[in-house]
Amino acid sequence: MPDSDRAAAQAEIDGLRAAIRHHDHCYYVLDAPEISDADYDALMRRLQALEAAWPALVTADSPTQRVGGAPSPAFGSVTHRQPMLSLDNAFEDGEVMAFDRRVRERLGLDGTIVYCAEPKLDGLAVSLLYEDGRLVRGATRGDGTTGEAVTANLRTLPSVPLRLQGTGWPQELEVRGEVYLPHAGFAAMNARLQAAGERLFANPRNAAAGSLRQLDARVTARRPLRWFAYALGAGGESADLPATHFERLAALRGWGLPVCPLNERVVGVEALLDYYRRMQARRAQLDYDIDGVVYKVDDIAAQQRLGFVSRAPRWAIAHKYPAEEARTQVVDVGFNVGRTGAVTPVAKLAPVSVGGVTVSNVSLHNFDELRRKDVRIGDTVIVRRAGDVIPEVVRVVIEQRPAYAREVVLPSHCPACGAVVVRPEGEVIARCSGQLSCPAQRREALLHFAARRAMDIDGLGEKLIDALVDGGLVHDPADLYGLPAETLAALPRMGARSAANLVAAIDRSRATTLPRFLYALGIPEVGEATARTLAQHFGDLEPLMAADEAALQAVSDVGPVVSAQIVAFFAEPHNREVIARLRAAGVHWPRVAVAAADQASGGPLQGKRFVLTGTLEGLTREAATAEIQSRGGTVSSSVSARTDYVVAGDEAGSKLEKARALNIPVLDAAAFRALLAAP
Ligand code: 5U1
Repeated sequence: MPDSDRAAAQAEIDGLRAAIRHHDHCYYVLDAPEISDADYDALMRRLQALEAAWPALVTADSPTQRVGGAPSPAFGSVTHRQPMLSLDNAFEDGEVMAFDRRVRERLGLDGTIVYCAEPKLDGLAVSLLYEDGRLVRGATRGDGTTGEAVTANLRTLPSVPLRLQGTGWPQELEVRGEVYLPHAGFAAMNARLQAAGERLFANPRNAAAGSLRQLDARVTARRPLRWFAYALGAGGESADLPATHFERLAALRGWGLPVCPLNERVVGVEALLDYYRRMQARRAQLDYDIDGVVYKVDDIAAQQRLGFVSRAPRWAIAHKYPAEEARTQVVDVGFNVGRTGAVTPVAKLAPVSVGGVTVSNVSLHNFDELRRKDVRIGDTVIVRRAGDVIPEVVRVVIEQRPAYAREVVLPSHCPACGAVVVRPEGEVIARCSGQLSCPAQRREALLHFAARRAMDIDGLGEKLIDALVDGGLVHDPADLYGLPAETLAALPRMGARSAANLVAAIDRSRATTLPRFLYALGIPEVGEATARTLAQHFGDLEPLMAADEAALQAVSDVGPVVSAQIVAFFAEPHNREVIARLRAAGVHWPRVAVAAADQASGGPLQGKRFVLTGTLEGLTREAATAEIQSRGGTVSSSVSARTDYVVAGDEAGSKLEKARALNIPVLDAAAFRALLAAP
């Protein structure tokens, strides 16, 4: 190929890499993105395409090279250029005062000392080595002298720059910091693991460590890990660096490394203790776990004069927050019924203070989790406040299990309404089948029923539903259709006009469609797409209500899990009664023309399962569904291992994330059109 083409490609590649690095920095370090995710993806895709066309132009520090390569056999070991020290701990104010006194005495100073105070993240310590501004090695702390080489994994963190920005960095620079998993990422990750039936991580720190020490860097790349730099290692002796720790952190930030924004320069021991308490007050609101704060003498020359004792510096100390684990007894295990009918075991504990908060109820999440931890009534358990907010049972103290300890049994009937509890084969979650009549689910069911994509009752929002349910005026959706305007007008914040508007909106909703009505019922596993498919297959409600599991499984995209939920829903007398009352109140829909087959057979997409998410430019969801079905494919509402393609438009959400987690091919609007156009 001509040199001019290569030069043009190189110029465009350079521009794209610089732009992507800039946007990574804005997003991960400054927390101030300048472009949308879609625009960012477009830059990345263009760079990938150019690098695919010009493989000789690919470099190890290109942003495309973050996602790990093939699994490595094992981690090699790394000898740190300078040992990674640990910190002495203080638990009481008095110990901090003694530390400050020692510092002043050793330095021969009478006055106050300037410190840098920092949150102490509860994550995993790492060391990153930059040579000539390029990341060449990343390692865990290990025993402080030798760590594991996790370079490929650390490279996958978007907040780890592969090249330093700016100028003035030493030729060799070792940066120390903490890798952590933000709470939101931890929750999403455990939700994904739960959906995939895999073991959950107990807390963000374990999850971060487990994610960073994956042998396959592609797994690390899917985990939303972050990190903060907090110190320099080798290279820190350079005379050109700022003379204080605080300014050095600012320099690190200037070179593109993320530094915790809560670090402060404070003067004197009282200010240290004040910082400790301020961080403690903010702790529950932070998006990451901290287990204390760290105080460091700010002046680097003073640090050098103070030196080290054994493996800890004399110029720094960690001031830890009280232990967040406590031991207590399981008095009982009850079952809560959530908004979607999920029946969740909850351990009732002898009240215990964990990190300063009294804990007496702890969710055990689901029955599998309860079995895995083998929690029994009467057991002694270790309780922890994960992420400082949600308490959890860490483990049972088996040695203290009394002879009278009782196993927990999943109730056959809902504790709130008495309806049958269903737990289909292979499902983790057990659910109450009472649905519309279960008081625990009533509020959410009503909200769902009234939603825009369901019965579309304008003006019926959360506050109003709360008032109607709390006032005993509405027990199930059928009650909505008999509400007199005067009764509504008497509710808080309602007047005659709002009441009349609401009555009119309820009235309008009587004329609906079968798919909307089916979706509005809130049958577990029946989203909009499945509701449409069921309507097309059965044509009307009665044949659907009469269908057994075998008949339901003849419908495209209905498997054993969905069919079991549908049968259980319609078998529940309360649900049948509510449906009858809705129809008696005038809720109606036109019959749906039943196609000879509800999908084209033998089409090019025969047997392929699609999930649509986000907004597809120039194509409504209905049109996209019709295009797929006319080629023999099916559309479902949720992503599972059986999904063949996820079509993701703008503002795609959790379905896209799940698709990526399950390695399911994702099509953008252009790729989707290309697939439809294929013969
Ligand atoms: N914020 C912060 N955490 N942390 C942990 N600074 C900090 N410094 C540490 C450690 C182990 O060690 C210093 C001696 C560099």
